[in-house]
Amino acid sequence: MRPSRSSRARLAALLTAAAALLLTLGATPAQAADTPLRDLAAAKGKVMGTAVTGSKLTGAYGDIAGREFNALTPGNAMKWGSVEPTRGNFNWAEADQIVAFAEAHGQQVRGHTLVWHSQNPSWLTNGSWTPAELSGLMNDHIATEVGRYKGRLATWDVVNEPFNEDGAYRQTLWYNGLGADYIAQALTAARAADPSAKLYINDYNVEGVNAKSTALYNLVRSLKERGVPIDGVGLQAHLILGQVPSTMQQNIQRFADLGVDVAITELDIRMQLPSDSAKLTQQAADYKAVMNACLAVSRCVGVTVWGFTDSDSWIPSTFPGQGAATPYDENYAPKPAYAAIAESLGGGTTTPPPTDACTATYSVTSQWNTGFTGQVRISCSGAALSSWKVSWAYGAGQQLTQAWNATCTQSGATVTCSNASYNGTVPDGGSVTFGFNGSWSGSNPVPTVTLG
Ligand code: G2I
Repeated sequence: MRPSRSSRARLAALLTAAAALLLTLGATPAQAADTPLRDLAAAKGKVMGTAVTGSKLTGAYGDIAGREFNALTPGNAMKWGSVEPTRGNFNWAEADQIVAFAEAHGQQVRGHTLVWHSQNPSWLTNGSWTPAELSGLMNDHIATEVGRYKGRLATWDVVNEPFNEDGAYRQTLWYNGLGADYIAQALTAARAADPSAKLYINDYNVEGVNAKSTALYNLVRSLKERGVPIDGVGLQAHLILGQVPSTMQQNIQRFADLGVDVAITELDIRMQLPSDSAKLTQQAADYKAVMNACLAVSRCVGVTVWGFTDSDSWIPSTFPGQGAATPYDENYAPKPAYAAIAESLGGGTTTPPPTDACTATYSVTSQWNTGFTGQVRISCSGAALSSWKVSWAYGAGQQLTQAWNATCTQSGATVTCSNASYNGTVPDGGSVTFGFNGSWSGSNPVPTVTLG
């Protein structure tokens, strides 16, 4: 991390506090991160991008966007409603500004997005068009916008969100007017307008293997078979705390095996507010899991976060009561998720020291063909507890069957355990353990446990 001048005083105070805490714990001081994410990513040949708002690209926001990321996606500036609010009148100001900023900072740009059902101008959505007119409008829009930035954008999200959750085509202006072939038409027009840009189809809830991602998979396979230009799929990855799909790497791999690139295009991981250290620790583990799923597949070109700061995130206005979804807080302080991203990219950072001096550690003590016995130890040093609650999310479908010395419940993947009447107290320097049995199949990875 390279702090701006304004944050140095706060950082110094934080480091003093951290050093004091670590002295108490007798641990080795955490090393401050000093290599920007973009350099770590570049060393691995990967993209580490962020969505940005053009008007904010000054001051601390601009410093971080330029320093930490090697790719930018305009969050809204290139959408049809932004660039052509009334027919024939174009407004390229914000899009041009973002592209210029990226070029000045040696960053790629991901164009977002050409053909979508949302954020279209009202003249377009309220018009009544014959199929030929609609097709002309779409092709002209693509020729104009892609042509404007020809040779300067690495990538275009050509078609955005074409599927419903069940894998059926979403009923949109485009699908209803032109049929499913609007997708092939759009890709063909984009290739003609800029032969060097990588062309993607981008969607959400397609991160794991499910009906929607399978529909996308089948579409890409058939486009490839037909010779329609398609270079990649974008998995948006608007995720919920503790719910990174366990099949993400497998899903990325199956697209790669079709001969297309994969990008994580809009990563954020939302939580119920307020955030606390347990949630932020879980979020860091979730960010790392997504990074690792991408890094494990060579055709996964990289990860873009959908806003790098909680002050520039769509979550709070769309999901009231939720937020804290990005790697930096609202004051541009890096969160544990930032350190987790750096670590996954091979950075020499260590996770910021825990603010709690009690920790919970999960271990599998024995395992057989379908079952296992596990244990969680809660240890305190420099602090004490009079009651405790721990939780974790199973990533591979494991199911708790029985627990002792704690009261445990499992809902979906999430297990929550709280102390029994007799073992809530964990003294300073002491520990408490509880045990459980569970079932597993395929794999039985150790989950990240949060205390609190
Ligand atoms: O909805 C989250 C993302 C899902 N995938 C496609 C992305 O393009 C989409 O991004 C969001 C933007 O982050 C929001 O900023 O798309 C939203 C619209 O669907 C954007 O929200 C809009 C608000 O609805 C408008 O009221 C506002 O004027 O942002 C506009 C600009 O701030």
